[in-house]
Amino acid sequence: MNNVRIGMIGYKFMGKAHSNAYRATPMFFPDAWKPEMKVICGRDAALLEQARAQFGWEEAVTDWRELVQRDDVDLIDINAPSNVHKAIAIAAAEAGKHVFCEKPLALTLADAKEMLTAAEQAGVKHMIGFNYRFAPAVQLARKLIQQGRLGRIHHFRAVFLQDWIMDPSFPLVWRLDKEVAGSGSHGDLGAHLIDMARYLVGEFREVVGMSETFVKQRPAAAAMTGLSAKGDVASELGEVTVDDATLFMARFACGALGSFEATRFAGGHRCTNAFEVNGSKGSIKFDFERMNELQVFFTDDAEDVQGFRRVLATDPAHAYMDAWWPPGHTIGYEHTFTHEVLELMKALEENRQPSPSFADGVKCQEVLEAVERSVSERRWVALQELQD
Ligand code: SOE
Repeated sequence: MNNVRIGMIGYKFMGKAHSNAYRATPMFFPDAWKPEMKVICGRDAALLEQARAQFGWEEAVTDWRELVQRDDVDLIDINAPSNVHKAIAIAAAEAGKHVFCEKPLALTLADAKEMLTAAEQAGVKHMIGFNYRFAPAVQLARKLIQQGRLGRIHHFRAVFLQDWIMDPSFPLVWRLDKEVAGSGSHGDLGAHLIDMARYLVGEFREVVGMSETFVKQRPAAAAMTGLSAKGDVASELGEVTVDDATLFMARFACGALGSFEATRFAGGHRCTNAFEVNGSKGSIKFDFERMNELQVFFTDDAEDVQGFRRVLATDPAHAYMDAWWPPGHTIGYEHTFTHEVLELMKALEENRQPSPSFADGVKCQEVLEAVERSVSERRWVALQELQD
């Protein structure tokens, strides 16, 4: 199989990001297996047809159940809202399709585990969309940690700060409904931080957290509106059932301490996904809003020039960069998805599980749920409690 025939469910923000990645991968990574943009799927036939034509899919269908059964599709890409991930992923796996699913994997840990089991039992490949792993500067961060160049890790400090729902008249979109999204900032933004922490520092041992919903009622939304929805102050108010902000502290299995903050109420921050790692031999800092850069500090630098310095991760020495532009010509958000698709294609070619897989989705969900338990019971929660 050199061409991987994709059936994609969802056509909004993530649908566009994934489509762009499917188009870019063969152009910039021509030696990799090629994603074939076969069928796009969504409920609103008119909007779907627009997306099909704009993104360049061969065909559009409105019934995902029919899509997962098709013989001319090898892989199902799920980027519809979180409440439908489970049913689609399980049906796709049972139909023998590989599955690529956006984060968070599911609404609950139990559901995430069912999805992993279904994929394992069907013997298909599975991947979860933690795209920030694939920024070259993040790859460099991981390499430095894995090579021991930061020494023993003491701290992981991470924030994901946004501000798109600060206005109380912003409507009750699906991301603010627990039944559809599972949680608010926690599962949407915190999930990325948790995955990054696991990727860089390793497994969590225990967590303690707090959460708040600052605006508890909002005007109803027109169906399925996204991040740029506008509020209609005249429409009826409904309950916000998710967190606006969740903060937590953690202890890692390696002995490091972590702090995490995910919020949609950090005015002035549009997408500040940032972390810092401090080790015995050095520190690194990353901020997605300057995603081509990694700040590095090494304790063995000469005393008179000690301090953070900025490494521009755009050289051929940096992951993926030799496929793009000459050194110094930066890349953006969409490239993280292209690299993610490249990794998916490579895993299929090499007949191994992609990374991150549903197993990573389950591990992330364990931490999400441990924090939720900690918030509701106002105590430290050991990850072991959820694994028993
Ligand atoms: C909205 O909060 C959002 O688009 C998330 O859903 C994404 O996962 C994150 O990458 C950026 O912000």
